Amino acid sequence: MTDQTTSPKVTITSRFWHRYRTMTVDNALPYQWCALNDEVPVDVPEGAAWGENGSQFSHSLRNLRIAAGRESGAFSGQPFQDTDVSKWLEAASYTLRMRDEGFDIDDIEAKVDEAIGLFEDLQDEDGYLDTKFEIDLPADQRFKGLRWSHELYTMGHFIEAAVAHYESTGSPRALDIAERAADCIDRHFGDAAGQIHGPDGHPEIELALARLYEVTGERRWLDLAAWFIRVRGIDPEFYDEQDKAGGPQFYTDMHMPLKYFVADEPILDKAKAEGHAVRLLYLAVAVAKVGRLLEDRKMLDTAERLWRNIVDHRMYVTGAVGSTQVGEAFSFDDDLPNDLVYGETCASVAMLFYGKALMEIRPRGSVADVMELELFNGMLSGIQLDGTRYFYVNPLEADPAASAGNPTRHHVLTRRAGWFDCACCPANLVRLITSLDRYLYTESGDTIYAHQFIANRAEFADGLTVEQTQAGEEYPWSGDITFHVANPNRLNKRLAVRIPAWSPRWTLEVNGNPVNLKAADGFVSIDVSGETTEIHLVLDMAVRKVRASLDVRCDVGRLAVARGPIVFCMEQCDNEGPLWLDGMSVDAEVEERYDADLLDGVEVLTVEGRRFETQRTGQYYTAEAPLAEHEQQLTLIPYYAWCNRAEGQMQVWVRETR
Ligand code: FUB
Ligand code: ZN
Repeated sequence: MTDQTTSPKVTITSRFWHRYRTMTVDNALPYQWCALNDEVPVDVPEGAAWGENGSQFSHSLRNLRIAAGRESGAFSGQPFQDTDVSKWLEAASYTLRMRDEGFDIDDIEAKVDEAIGLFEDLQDEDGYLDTKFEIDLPADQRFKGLRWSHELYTMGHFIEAAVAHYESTGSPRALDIAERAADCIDRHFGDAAGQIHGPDGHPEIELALARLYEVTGERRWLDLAAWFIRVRGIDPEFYDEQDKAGGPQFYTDMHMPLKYFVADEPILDKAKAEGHAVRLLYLAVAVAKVGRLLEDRKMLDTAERLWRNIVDHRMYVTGAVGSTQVGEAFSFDDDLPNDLVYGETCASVAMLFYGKALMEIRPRGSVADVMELELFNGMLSGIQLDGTRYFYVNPLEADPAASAGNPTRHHVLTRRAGWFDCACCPANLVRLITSLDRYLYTESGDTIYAHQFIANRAEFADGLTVEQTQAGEEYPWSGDITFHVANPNRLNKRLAVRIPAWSPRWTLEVNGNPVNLKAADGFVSIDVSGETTEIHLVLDMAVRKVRASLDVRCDVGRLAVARGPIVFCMEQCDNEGPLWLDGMSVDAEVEERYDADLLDGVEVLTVEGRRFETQRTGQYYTAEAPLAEHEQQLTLIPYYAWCNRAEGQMQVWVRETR
């Protein structure tokens, strides 16, 4: 086994993120456990795309208890319902390291033990671990309907939870279950006669096995991960053959092409990010991780190529990815409709996994910039400020009337839901928040890359510590950041500090002296071999009005407003509405104000904008002269905080006026 402590040990002190982590420990995790335990019903607004035909309760823990022989009853929920518990278990396991930071996690710890006990009891003798099959189906049906069964996806999520639990506690209890499950998979899948020669319809096992390899050092898991990556898309008949052979059937009304499953061609040949967004992204994360671990050039190139395609052509200004609800999928280059968007919360979380994996290959600012964008916008909009309601879809333009009245927009909720029939997002999001400390640094050679401006104290090997403090209202509201490095053993080290692409101007002082360094690959690198070094960075937090590339047809003639890492939006409760009548010019005056009492403390922008006059001829279609406009003050708040007050219209992109 490798050392269970992950390096460095990071304590997050950022006011902004400490609030989120406290809210997660105090509200979100206990609330989610109640939902998994059927104490909170599935609660999706009427008419929305989920929850209509499913059961009223999650049933996730109940399924586990039934499979563990502690209760009787039938399975209920999605075939992958167990993963809601596994993701919760992973999120909760990360908190077990947070006791040192003063968090009270006794209740969570008891529930973690309870969940692991259930998995222990429900695991079959041969390592198999999936309650849908254990409760509902004969044993000879296992791994025979992989197009939709999600069996490896389900086992993969447990493996990830077990890795997290081991890393936090050093206890092999969950990891033993995970290794038995991996062993079961290893026996059934492979090239040998009698083994199964195809992958699960939902990638996940690949990245889980790579993580399992990283903590156990067991080479079989890495080879198996690589095998799953390479076998995918090789045999276009694989799922049809399983169906013809009488495999179990799920979702029989869903006829998705192989592209949806990212199985239409080998992933290593794919030029573009296509198919179901979360499937593609989980696979890409695995390709990056396994590529690094095996030093496989083709995998490394693929990971870079798909990332570039997403970031350059398929990602919204908020970091959201997935442009269509049909197949929860990527569509085509530069197709970024703001109202029909999917932008699944899980996809933004997966972009963070992907960014982290790429940074581990080669740290660079462009990737860290995207990670920051996801952290403060795309991912964060998925959760209500109190942690107990969630978005699955994250639109850039929403209107309750459109969501209710147009079936192609039923998937766009205009208030967060308490729980979903398919509840993949809530626990996915909180596992990112409770493991946020792992997303701040990347070490490479003698350089420590500090790539996020999230105040923290980090202890590295050999006594080196980096403390990041922030002045004023702190980041993301203020860009005044200091790194205090203590290097008692005078190790030969450098600290590389990110210069975000959004900050064209910045100043840097080292030990009180202004320095004039050029950023290379998005970082400035400073020698920190002295016993102490103080690095003071001031970023440009001026408000930016952003235009999209003219290739993005939906954003032509529109502006988005950003400040530092935060993307802003207009909400109807602050503005007269309808919001589509409002506009602003690229050099409109903007007043900035920090309001500590609003939305748990946010920067509010007031823009001198313009608004169309609504007095018209009374005819629906007219050939009027140019529309009249009048001056109008527009109020913008951070996008992540929308929908925490009254339900109403929201818009990120605003019409550009002269
Ligand atoms: O299929 C399992 C999960 O359900 C996916 O990861 C999500 O996108 C949702 O479709
Ligand atoms: Zn999801």
